[in-house]
Amino acid sequence: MGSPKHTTDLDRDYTIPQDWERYTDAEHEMWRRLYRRQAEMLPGRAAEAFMDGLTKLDLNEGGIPDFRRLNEKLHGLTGWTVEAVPDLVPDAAFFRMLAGRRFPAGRFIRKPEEMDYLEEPDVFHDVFGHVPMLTHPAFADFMAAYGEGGLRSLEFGALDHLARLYWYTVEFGLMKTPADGHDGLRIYGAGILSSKGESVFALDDASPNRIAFDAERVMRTDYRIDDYQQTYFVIDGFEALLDECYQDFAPLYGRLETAAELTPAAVEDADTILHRGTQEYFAEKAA
Ligand code: HBI
Ligand code: FE
Repeated sequence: MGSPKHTTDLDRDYTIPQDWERYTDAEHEMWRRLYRRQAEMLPGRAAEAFMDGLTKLDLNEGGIPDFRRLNEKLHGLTGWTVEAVPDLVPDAAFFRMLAGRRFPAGRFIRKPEEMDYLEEPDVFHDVFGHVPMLTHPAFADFMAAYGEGGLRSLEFGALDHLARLYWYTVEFGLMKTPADGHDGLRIYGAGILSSKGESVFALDDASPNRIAFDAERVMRTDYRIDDYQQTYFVIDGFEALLDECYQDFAPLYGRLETAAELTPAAVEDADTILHRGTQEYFAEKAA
């Protein structure tokens, strides 16, 4: 009995060895530069859960972390492990990894000339940006539930809606806290946390909208991948996010079939608006 000719994405494992010993001093220095830059500016901007995660995982400016050491700590905290992958993995495989509490992380690190922007997620975006949040139990549960939801969304042809949920929370999410500064807003989205410019823009610039998170609203809202976000969605906490997303999305997917899609800068009457953006930064760029 020969092996099946075509394994589906779900069967294939896209992980590769990290080969931590092969990183060069220049690559470790790149991590140090990126780490120092963000570590200097994030206190008071990043969610407490993120800062706690850096400490619990002993992530520091020492250089690119060895996933074997990192996983000893991470797995003990929330059952997650970080696995090196060569680049973006197909959506179905991505969801399956998350559902199995395995976070796919780029193994490569950006070049100096890509310091401020790069297309593909590198080890700094993935491990500095995403992994500390996986030490928070409710967020760790949310990410695994998201993976399960992603696999189900494929059956409904609702991948795009679910990708938006990921984008506006895991990548670019803000949360409201009672803390002082920045109106109590704090960052938990990896795309912001790993970016110097957006760590300021997302909290302090008048241009973007800041709207209370609502799963259905988020799934109707398109996003841009080439610049800062025109709208940030704000959660009240990770337990609230988990509760909102534990619901069965099937009825929601039905409503989304006929609901109007929204552009990234759209504001609706039903929105709870924390800040109505001027969109100035984007108008100037478009001019
Ligand atoms: N693959 N390695 C990797 N990292 C991601 O963040 C990632 C991915 N594949 C698909 C994906 N993200 C997004 O399209 C998800 O929203 C589905
Ligand atoms: Fe990411």
